[in-house]
Amino acid sequence: MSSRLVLALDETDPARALDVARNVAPFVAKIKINYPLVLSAGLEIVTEISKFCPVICDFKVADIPNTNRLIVKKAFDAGASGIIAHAFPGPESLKAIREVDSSKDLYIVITMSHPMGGEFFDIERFCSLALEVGATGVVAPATRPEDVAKVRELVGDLEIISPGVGAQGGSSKETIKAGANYIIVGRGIYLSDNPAAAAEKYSLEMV
Ligand code: BMP
Repeated sequence: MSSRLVLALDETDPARALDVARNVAPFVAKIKINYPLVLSAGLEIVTEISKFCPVICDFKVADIPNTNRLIVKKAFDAGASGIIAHAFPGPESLKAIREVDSSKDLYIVITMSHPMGGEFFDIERFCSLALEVGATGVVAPATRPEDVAKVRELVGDLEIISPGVGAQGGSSKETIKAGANYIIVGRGIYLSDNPAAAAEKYSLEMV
């Protein structure tokens, strides 16, 4: 069975990050790269890792349409297969991302996993925006499976990718049961003494 696990590679030592990525790649569907690693290693790390595993750039893009376009073009040119964006700048900003390359994956943050992380997000409106702009999928929190279930009802068959398992305390099984397609795990894997074994464990845990 293909993996439903995404590695959040927030390791900031570039050599270790590459090593973890190589060891974990056989156990994950994709690797998500956020600012901590790109700011340490440069955008070249996206190019390097995308040679052996699809990379989602988690830049939580949230600007005016023109700036969104410029940011996302850099990520796609570096080899990213997908990008994560915030919904609150509205439809024009999201459509600008789609127009850069509609064959790439666009994921939209619906609500966040940390304590109070849902307070400032409008789940209904953001889900309808994701559908309106033709997003590939949405980001919803494994720390609140009830929100994942609500998002699943609202987005039909769009992909749901869910962070918050491991260090943040969410359960992969509950989150998949609530309707998520993929579980995102960072520290639970890359801080482990044996990241590949940890990834395999998280992968098996959700089936
Ligand atoms: P960890 O498993 O170490 O908690 O990492 C979770 C990853 O998912 C981090 O890269 C974080 O930025 C991201 N994330 C999150 O934790 N909650 C959200 O609501 C949205 C995220 O992108």
